[in-house]
Amino acid sequence: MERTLGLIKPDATAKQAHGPILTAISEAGLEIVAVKSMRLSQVDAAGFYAVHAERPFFGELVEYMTSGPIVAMVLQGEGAIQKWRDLMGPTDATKAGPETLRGRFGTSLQNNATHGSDAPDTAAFEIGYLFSGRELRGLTE
Ligand code: 3AN
Repeated sequence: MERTLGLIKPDATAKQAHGPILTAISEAGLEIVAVKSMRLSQVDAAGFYAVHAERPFFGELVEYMTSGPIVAMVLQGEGAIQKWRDLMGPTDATKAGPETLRGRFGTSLQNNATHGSDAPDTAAFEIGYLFSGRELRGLTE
């Protein structure tokens, strides 16, 4: 069983897209093992996206990710990382099909509605960054 970190980003929470996104996750056969709403500080967002620190869009990315509440989710299932990425669609929402979450709720490369880990090591880092051991202990393994 694989786990991945999913986020509903500020542009999507502003649209109250929580319900349809959680429904799509369940319909795709992914288990939602933990879910919570939060607002990232600048330090939180910069740490989460530390791998992008040298990229030209980093400042705008941190500003966007702190502009409103997000929903953080731990998703689990066979091939969960790829399954969630398929459900989201490509990073650039303007290139995402209408059947994908980014196609439905995103508007641009930056404002792309959702985030998902891209590999097992980043999933472990991202889950550990946003969830405590206590929040995950006792949930399905
Ligand atoms: P993904 O979330 O699809 O794995 P990453 O990890 O390459 O994409 O990028 C992280 C986030 O940074 C994206 N979700 C997007 O919001 C933003 N981003 C990526 N590339 C650009 C870019 N060229 N210009 C502006 N924002 C970008």
